[in-house]
Amino acid sequence: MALPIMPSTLSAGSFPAEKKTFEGSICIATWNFHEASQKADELLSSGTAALDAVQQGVMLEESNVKNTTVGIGGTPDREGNVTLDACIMAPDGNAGSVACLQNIEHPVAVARKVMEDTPHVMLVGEGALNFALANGFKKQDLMNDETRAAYKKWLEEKKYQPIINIENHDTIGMVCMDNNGDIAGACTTSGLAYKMQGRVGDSPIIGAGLFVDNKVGGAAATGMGEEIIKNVCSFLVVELMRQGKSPQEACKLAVERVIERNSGYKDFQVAVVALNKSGETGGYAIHDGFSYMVNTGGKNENVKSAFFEG
Ligand code: SD4
Repeated sequence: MALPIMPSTLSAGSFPAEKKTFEGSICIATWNFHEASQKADELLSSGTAALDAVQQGVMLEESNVKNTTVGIGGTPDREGNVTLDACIMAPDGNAGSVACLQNIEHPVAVARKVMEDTPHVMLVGEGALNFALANGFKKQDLMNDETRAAYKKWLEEKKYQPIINIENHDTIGMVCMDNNGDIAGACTTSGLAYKMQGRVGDSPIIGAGLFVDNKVGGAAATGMGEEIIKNVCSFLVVELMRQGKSPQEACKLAVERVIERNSGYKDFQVAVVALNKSGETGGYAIHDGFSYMVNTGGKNENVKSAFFEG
């Protein structure tokens, strides 16, 4: 069924961005997705806009069959369905997102279409799939022999126990600043392993898994999505930077807020990364084990994050 595609009547328009103070371009991303952030960095260095660089960067990870928490090869839900969450945010404040999308390799590309070709921000489930198919995306099986075998094994016990830092936490959240000083971000994941059917995490939720304000900077989150949503973590980080905090201070304060509001924090991980308009970066996590990529002008670094633990 062909769907009516409406022009974007609610586009956010463009904000006058604060003056660029950083020379060149820079990319940060959650975890150690070297190839994805290297790709984004190369694109940025050759003059590509932040919005395209961030999309192309995370798409590399969506296609990585070895990554069991993003795109193709992602771990399914309890019923054996791989359901993907993704979002993208542009320097002009516009955003697009898809949640619980099945059988499409590149949810972030669908999210971008939602942003650019519809008056909406978020499409979910069947609606998101129909929209993707109407826009030329091809349906495909996202599971492979390894994820099928792992699922079969999981079915033996059906234990739902999110594990800190291991299989459940490898979402890629990326924020890029291009040569013009414009900032964009994207986030994409298959969500928590063996989650309940229909469960949506923080990654496609603007303000939770990702937030960008071109005047200030951008932030992305990974870890237990429920806690990230409840504390609107990425928005919080950007707001703290707006108030004058450095990215590092802002990330620490946002994670401390999560800890303050849930005494059970020892049992879950939440981590955030941030980049400001001056090209300063930061990252902070509840627990040890989190790292993030900082790539600028061909220099690629996986930074071990500071953490609380407590
Ligand atoms: C979620 N935040 O769906 C994601 C999980 C994650 O690496 O970060 N996985 O809750």
